[in-house]
Amino acid sequence: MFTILTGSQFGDEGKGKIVDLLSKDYDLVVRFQGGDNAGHTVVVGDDVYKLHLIPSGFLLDSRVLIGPGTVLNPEVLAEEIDMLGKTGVEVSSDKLGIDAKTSIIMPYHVELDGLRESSRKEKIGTTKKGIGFAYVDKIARDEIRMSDLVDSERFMNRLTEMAASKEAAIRELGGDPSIVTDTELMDKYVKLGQRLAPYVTDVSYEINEAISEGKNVLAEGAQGTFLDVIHGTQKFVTSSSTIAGSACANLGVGPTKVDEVLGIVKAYITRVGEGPLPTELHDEAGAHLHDVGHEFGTTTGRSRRCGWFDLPLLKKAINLNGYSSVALTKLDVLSDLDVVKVCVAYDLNGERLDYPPEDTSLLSMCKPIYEDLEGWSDDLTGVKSYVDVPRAARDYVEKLEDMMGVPIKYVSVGPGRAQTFEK
Ligand code: 2SA
Ligand code: GDP
Ligand code: MG
Repeated sequence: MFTILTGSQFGDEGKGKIVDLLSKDYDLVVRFQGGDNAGHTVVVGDDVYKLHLIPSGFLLDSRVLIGPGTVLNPEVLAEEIDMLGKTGVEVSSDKLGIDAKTSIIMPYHVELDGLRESSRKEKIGTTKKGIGFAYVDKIARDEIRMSDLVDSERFMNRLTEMAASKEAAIRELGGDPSIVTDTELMDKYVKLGQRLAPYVTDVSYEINEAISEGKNVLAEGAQGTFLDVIHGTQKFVTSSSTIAGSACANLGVGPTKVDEVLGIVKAYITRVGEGPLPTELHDEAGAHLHDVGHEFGTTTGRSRRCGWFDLPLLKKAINLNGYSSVALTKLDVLSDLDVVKVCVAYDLNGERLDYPPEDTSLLSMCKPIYEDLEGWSDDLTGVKSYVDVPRAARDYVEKLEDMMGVPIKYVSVGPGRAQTFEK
């Protein structure tokens, strides 16, 4: 079975938690896009793992893979392997594989990201991890790949070939170009290449073999649908394609192999970084969602913007991903609100829209039209099954399911594994 899981909103829907939970049924769990801009949280008992690169299925028996469509900072990966090692989770080459074609994030990508973001009048709010610049190099065919990194001679040749243009780019943005050929950094990368060499693999081959042997494969998306570089809210997007179809292209698995597409849907909406968020709240309800939901970026610690559930965006996410089912997360966060609102349509200059306009600047002009639902005061974090969810909360869940037209398969009421049940 081949399942693709993606975030349906702007990321941070709780993908990491759901992947950890599902991973017991999967032989392979695979990242297909993005890099260490992602931050996925897995909570097991008192242990909290905040991972950026290693797929969230690392705790159980699945083998975890990093696909060729990702951009990989080897230093961050080595730190994650060490961090997990210290907590007793050994990440050997039997456990983790990295595709030979994976693009490497170099220190100059990180530098350029920071410089470019500071120079922008209208910011994107990137994570400054060098993601965009690493993808630019991939598309321009100027990238350094995993297969280069693990061979010091090839790595140094490739870096030498690239150095002048990277130095010029940094200089143009007012930065210090010495970082490009800094000997300490180069030594560090050569050593990282040697260390990571045993992990190199062919991800497409592994996945296709696994599927043909009847094994189960889970593709784990990072960020969310509206951060997609093609279909998101340009220019306020990340530099990879985050929607379900991207998993096939980025992993080298044919669309005929897909069995299930699971959307992770937060019971409200958040966004970190700039860009339109039609239901954004600046009132007490917004503060409630932020504080009770602990809405801070997992990678940067930035405050996440919060708003009510946005149905027009969800309708578009369902089209873009073709969800066969969804997992509704963070329902517990909505407890103790007198009224829970759902944005059912937008008002754009007096016209009612049931679906988001394709142009980002028009989306930013949309005003939400809300339907009010009764709130509930019961704490949901201890609820173990759907029948025990209080009636007003069930009405909310069922209203969302009805409006989305996609079955809600799982409901999550807390960060822990046990705080999830099937609907
Ligand atoms: P980038 O760094 O080039 O990918 O930034 C471009 C936009 O994409 C947004 N972005 C994210 N949005 C939500 N979550 C992400 N991961 C972290 C998390 C974010 C954090 O789990 O909380 O810690 O700040 C993520 N990664 C990228 C980013 O905010 C820009 O709007
Ligand atoms: P991801 O990027 O989609 O993997 O999500 P993040 O890990 O960045 O952010 C989701 C946050 O919400 C994490 O801190 C999770 O531990 C937490 N979380 C996940 N599901 C739930 C839930 O149902 N309720 C609550 N209260 N927290 C949750
Ligand atoms: Mg996250």
